[in-house]
Amino acid sequence: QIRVEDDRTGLSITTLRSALADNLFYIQGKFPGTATKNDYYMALAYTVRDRLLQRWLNTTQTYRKNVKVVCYLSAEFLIGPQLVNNLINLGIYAKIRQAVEESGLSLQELIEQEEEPGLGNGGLGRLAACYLDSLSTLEIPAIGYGIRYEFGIFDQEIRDGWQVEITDKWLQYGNPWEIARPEEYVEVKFGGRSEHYYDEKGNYRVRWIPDRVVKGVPYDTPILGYQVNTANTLRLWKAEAIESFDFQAFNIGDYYGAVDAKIVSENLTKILYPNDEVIQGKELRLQQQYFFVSCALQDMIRLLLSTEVSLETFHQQFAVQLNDTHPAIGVAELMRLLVDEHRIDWDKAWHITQNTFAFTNHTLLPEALEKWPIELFGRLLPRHLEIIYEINQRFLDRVRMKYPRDLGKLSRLSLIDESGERYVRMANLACVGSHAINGVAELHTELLKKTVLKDFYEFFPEKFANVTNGVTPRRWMVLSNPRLTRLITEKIGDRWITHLDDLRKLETLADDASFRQQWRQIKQETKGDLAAYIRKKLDIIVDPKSLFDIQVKRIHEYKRQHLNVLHVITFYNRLKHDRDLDITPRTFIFGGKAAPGYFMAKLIIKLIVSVANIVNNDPDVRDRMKVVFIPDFNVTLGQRIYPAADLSEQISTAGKEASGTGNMKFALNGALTIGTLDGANVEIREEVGAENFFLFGLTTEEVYGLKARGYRPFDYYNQNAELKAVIDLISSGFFSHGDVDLFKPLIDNLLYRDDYMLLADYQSYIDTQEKVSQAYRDRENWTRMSILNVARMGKFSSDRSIREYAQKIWKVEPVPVELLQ
Ligand code: 26Q
Repeated sequence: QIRVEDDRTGLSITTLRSALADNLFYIQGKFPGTATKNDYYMALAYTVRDRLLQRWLNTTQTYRKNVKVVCYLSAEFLIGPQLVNNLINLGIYAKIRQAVEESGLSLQELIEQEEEPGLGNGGLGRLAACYLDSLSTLEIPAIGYGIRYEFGIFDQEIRDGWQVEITDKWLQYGNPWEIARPEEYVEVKFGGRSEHYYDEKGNYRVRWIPDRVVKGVPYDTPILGYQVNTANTLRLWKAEAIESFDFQAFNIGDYYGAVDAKIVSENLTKILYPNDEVIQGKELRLQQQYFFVSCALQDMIRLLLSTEVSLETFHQQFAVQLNDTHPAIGVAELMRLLVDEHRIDWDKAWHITQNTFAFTNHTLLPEALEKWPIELFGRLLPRHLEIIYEINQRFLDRVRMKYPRDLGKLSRLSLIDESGERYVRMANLACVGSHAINGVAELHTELLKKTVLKDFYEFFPEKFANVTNGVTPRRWMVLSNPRLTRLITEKIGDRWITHLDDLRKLETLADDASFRQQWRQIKQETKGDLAAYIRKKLDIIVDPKSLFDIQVKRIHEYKRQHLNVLHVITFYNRLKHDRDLDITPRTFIFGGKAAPGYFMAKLIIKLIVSVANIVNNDPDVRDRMKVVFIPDFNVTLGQRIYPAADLSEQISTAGKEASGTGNMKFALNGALTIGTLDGANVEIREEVGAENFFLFGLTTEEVYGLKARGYRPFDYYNQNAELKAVIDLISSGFFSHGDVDLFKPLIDNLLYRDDYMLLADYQSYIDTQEKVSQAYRDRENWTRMSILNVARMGKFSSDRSIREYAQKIWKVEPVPVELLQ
């Protein structure tokens, strides 16, 4: 047989098999006899990567011709495992499966070899990844810029009920998806001082004399769109030492000093900070932020100048999105590059800068607003501090014109917090330096305008917009829920994968009893898979027929996992008091990481696991309820968990969750939601219909009102016997081997502070959970509601979000890629 196909691009089964064997030998350097599963995974990954390079290089080539490029700046990209996603987007899943199996291997086993790149904490990092997927699928020119952390988010283990953090060594066996581009390095300066002088022509100039220079080396990962030629680039920067520094030190004999300097430089991108929401001003974190932002902006300028286009058109060539304030230093850095290094005058540079940047805010918690002590900031970035002062002076002059004598306004709008120790306020810098500011859900954007960004909204109303978050249906349905994907596609075709609104066509099928039967069957099988995982990993037996009630997300007091626990214990007490109670059996599933320094969050995990241990071993209730904490919740586990849920817990205190995106992943996979009027829950409920959503709790207005009148949680405890019994049971040491002190910090907090108003929402939550139980007994109607939820989730595709950014904020158009070479 003559093969005309190329081993690196051919798609026949024969060629794929030969490519796999070839890569095993030539890349991994192994004979089949000694190859490990990881060797085979690597060989397979390279086989897939080969088939993607044509599209990737042609995409890069296409963008060299004067097209506007979106640059998404984010300190986090939680892209998840790449192998299956690439197989799906290339449309070669079935062929690869056949080739792998004909080679005597199990595709599933190889898939499980992949270490996911955990380069993010949670929602914000995962959103950036969904957006890259949609940008490519919509054929919009884009580059994601971020940090190549050597150690991503820690792996979580549970020992004796407590979270233990294990270093995430995701790179230890190599990363086949990235290509290093060492020749494209850039240099980033730190520290030192700025020098003001007049140049040879008598022009006033400033130069920065740093005391340290670090090299940034880009590592590129292709982000292929779904069944298109577009493969955009995720460019992550690694910090390295500058060689010339070593030599200098070497020559004067300070070899060990040079080694130290190298270590210090390389520390920059070693580790992802595992905190979300609550932040402390760690110097290394600011270094990381400046490092990747400077690398990114220098990269853009180099790209632009290589096409011989004037730097003054920068804002016409690039739309730079700031994913929260983490990259906000970019405003000052672009000014510095334009003014100091490229000699563009201030006003022109400021016009370019403002028209380049746009800012997305992801939080309403005032304690999560990023600010840096002036002393630290000035020591690390002396020139940027001067530039920020200059921006501030010019901005505050305008503020004074608009609001003469309003000192309150002035001090609130200032880029510098001068109320005590002085700080640089990154949100203020981002607002002033951007032409667009957006929240991530309708409610969140409205609250931003009324609270944390109120003064900016009054000053720049035209800058504000909402773009409700979305999730990619490719990963969060096609990849993670193949059974449901098959059923839906059988009924309505496959256009929904890129036009999620098409799911509406399922609405009429909700009335079709045989369709409902198939729908239920699929949910059942998927729950069976999760039950098998739980049994294998945790040795806990759960009943796939029971209601799977799931809360997975970072552990946070505002997200109220402990409110869920109060319901678990209420449910348990009811069963104990009436052993014949005809209750709807439930499996309560939790998962999520706590920031390592967040004591209360860790105590909540301990509480969940302690309650699980008692409940799961109590013969009185054992066949009617189970409680499970699944360790190490990450993208990979999310793919198993979201599709297996009957009930999605979205129970944050109203006004605290900016959007949530897990809420979307659950509902898209047919879970019903129990939730508050918070974040995107509001819009999900609007879309799926109030009758298909379990609403409970105070509204944002009511939360604010109650707080203003003086909230007294203890009164709720005193006046509610069932609540009192639950709290007293925890306090009694019932779940802690008689230790009455263990959960005292948590209980005292609830009784005497309760910032997140669990006790105020308790009864409403319990009553609504009872409605859930009743609703689940009518299996036909539950299935109907589940189908209608999925049918009406079209809005929450990240494709819709990206179209809105493209039109409203970036002013960019799709640029289809042709395969020329
Ligand atoms: C900042 C400075 C120093 C150290 C860490 C940080 C830091 C890191 C990550 C601060 C915040 C984060 C992450 C925030 C986050 O994930 N926010 C979530 O964003 C989602 C996407 O918009 C929303 O859906 C969630 O509501 C929001 O909580």
